[in-house]
Amino acid sequence: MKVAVVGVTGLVGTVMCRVLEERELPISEFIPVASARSVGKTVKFKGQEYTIIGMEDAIAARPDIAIFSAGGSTSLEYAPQFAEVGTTVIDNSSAWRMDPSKKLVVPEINAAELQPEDKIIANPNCSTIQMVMALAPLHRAFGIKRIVVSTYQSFTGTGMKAVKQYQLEKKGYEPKAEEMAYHYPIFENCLPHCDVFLDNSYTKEEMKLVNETRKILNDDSIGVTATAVRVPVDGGHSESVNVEFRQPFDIEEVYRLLRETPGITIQDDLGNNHYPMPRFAKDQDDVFVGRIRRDESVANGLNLWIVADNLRKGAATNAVQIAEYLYQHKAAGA
Ligand code: A2P
Ligand code: 11C
Repeated sequence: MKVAVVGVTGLVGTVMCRVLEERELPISEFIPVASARSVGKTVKFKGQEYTIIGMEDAIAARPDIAIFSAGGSTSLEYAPQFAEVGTTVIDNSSAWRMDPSKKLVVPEINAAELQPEDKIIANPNCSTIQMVMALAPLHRAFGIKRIVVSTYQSFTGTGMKAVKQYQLEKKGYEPKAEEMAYHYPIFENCLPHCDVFLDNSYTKEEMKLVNETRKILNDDSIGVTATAVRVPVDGGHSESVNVEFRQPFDIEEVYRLLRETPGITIQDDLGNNHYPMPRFAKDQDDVFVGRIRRDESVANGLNLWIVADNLRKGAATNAVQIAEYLYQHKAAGA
């Protein structure tokens, strides 16, 4: 397969390359793509140096698959141009996720919806992916009525500029206005502000958790309310998730369902202080679930603590798994 990584110099793009190196997708040609600023520079892939090219040259190369992580406006402008020449685009931005004509895919949950004619496929938001990974099997078994989620999101979710802001602040420097990814310091701080504010007083990130969850679980009746918080943490996003089910459940059945779900690791041994933490989720592909307990304040309520590396399963790994599914099902490049 000819595989292009668009946004190859970015935080997610860099992890995309590592994940592609680790996994089994047969790559006959690797095409690194970034903005005009980076054209001519080199990146290493599987021990070889590759020269970064720009968008027009990448379209002319007609890759089988282009995995995009270069921002929403780049995706809106260029994904259709790649699709036009026959490339299947797997897009990590929010640009196409809620477009009714585009599939929003977490392979463990809904890859079977994919057809060869899907030329632009949306990769969900990181905080949504890790939540639905744990909730999908429980929804199938007990029917989710309502979700209340609070997130604790790593600054790596904002990209390279945020990482640099954090590093400068940690060293004791005060970043210049143009070096700030956030309105406030992120070091030793928490910002109840991920992505932009919308007219309904929620942030765009919070509404992604509402709308993308319903689309992936294919159930618009699920109530979701979210508060998304940026924290000075590297390694992953954490989520406190409170769920109300339509049907009664047995807590042992919850453990069994999660244990049997590919991509989920349960870390829940209170006697040994064993629970998920972002520090230990870093560089892992799985979603970690712990603090599993009944919500005793409501009928059929459950609390979960869900942690995953937002750059891995939350972005790069999920996108590469979609590419693998397309390859295995001869839906692209085979
Ligand atoms: P570049 O490094 O050349 O600016 P991050 O979110 O970590 O900041 O990364 C964003 C990624 O998207 C980078 O690889 C960046 O490339 C790339 N990018 C931004 N704008 C464009 C564009 N118009 N065309 C192609 N790549 C782009
Ligand atoms: C964050 N979820 O951590 C974001 C990063 O819609 O793809 C990815 C933004 C998106 O802030």
